[in-house]
Amino acid sequence: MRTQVGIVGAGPAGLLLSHLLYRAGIASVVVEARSRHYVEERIRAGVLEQGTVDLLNEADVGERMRREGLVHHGIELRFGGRNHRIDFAGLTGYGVTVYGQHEVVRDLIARRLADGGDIRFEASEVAVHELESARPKIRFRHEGEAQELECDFIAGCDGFHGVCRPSIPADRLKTFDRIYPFAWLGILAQAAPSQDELIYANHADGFALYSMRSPEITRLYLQCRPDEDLAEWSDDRIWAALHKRLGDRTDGWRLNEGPILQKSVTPMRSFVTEPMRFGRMFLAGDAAHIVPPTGAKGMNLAVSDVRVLAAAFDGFYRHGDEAGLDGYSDTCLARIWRMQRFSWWMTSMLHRFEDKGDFDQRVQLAELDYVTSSRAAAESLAENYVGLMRR
Ligand code: RFL
Ligand code: PHB
Repeated sequence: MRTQVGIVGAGPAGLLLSHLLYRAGIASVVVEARSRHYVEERIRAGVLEQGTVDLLNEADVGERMRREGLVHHGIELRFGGRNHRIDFAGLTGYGVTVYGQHEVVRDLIARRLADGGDIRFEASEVAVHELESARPKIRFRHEGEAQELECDFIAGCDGFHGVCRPSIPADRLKTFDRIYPFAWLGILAQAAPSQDELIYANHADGFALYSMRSPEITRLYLQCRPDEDLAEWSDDRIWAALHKRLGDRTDGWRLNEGPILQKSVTPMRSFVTEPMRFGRMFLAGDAAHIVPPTGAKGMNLAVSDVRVLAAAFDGFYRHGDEAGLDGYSDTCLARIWRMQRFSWWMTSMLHRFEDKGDFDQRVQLAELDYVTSSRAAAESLAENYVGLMRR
């Protein structure tokens, strides 16, 4: 088999890249390890920056998002018994859209298949070869047969645990890594959201986040240990911790409960690979970088990488211009490091660090006090959260 761009991974990065390339008249094949059902049901990110929303609309895959997405104009910060709203719209003129990553994935898969796109789900033994040659290859097994896909370029969109990044010789990459001493226990509950906007809570017992997926489904997170055993968290224990940390009764507010549909533990880390290219293979999204989810940036970064990469391929195929491909890594890394800083900062401000002492805890509260009392500080949080830094 032959294609122009071979894409490993059918997450938001791989699927959106395939769609943008199709619109530019560039052929691609997507090779995905999991089933279509699995990737469409995988509950992950939920917050889209305006730039992500704009790109999905411009690429004509935003119809259901416009109908079902929930536009939010701010978030609440809760700490020390106080509740403070950060007014994104008032501070920046922009908001964010709450629309599940799996919904974005569903929309993109439906569209690729309707447009005749080639997505090989349930591929096994996926490997990339001859990356520094003019004809890099993806080898895999699909429906029992060994396949070789010869490409002009490969896009490594296979997430943090994929095969593309580890196929690059270690001495050709520099990685930057921080592992946090905690994780998030996340639940999806069949409960109507208790209020419109997200709540980020800093509590002595640990961080908690209130979010949602739809008018019927609430998404909630609790800071926990990285090795937390879910078996120790009964539904009752989870709800009790959420009520306590999210501070029922602040302004008469109370968290709605409902049947828990899903529980998971997500470790927290910051990670960057430089450069995001090796020969004719380009890394995009979580394959190249991970942020802790506190800033809601992971999927948005994947989307912005792919926007830059699709434009670079367009320049190459339309005009034979390699400047976009040569500049891809540096262009993306500038934004990635700004968002790494923001995600690290939000994480540091909102979580309980067991290894830190009283001084650090007071500094953390002072930081929250500053963010909620200074317009300049609030504006800084707001412009990073809505993603204005892209412009
Ligand atoms: P993905 O989504 O991980 O997709 C990679 C795909 O590659 C496949 N794959 C392979 N395919 C073939 N061969 C192999 N050897 C393969 N190995 C893997 C995988 O099956 C998968 O389908 O990466 P992508 O596309 O770069 O997208 C990145 C986002 O998924 C990620 O950054 C976000 O989910 C992060 N994130 C959030 N981001 C936001 O922008 N806003 C949020 O509110 C937000 N909240 C979150 C999050 C991530 C979370 N978790 C679970 C990590 C909340 C959580 C809890
Ligand atoms: C989510 O709804 O899953 C979500 C929202 C905000 C975050 C992280 C996750 O910062």
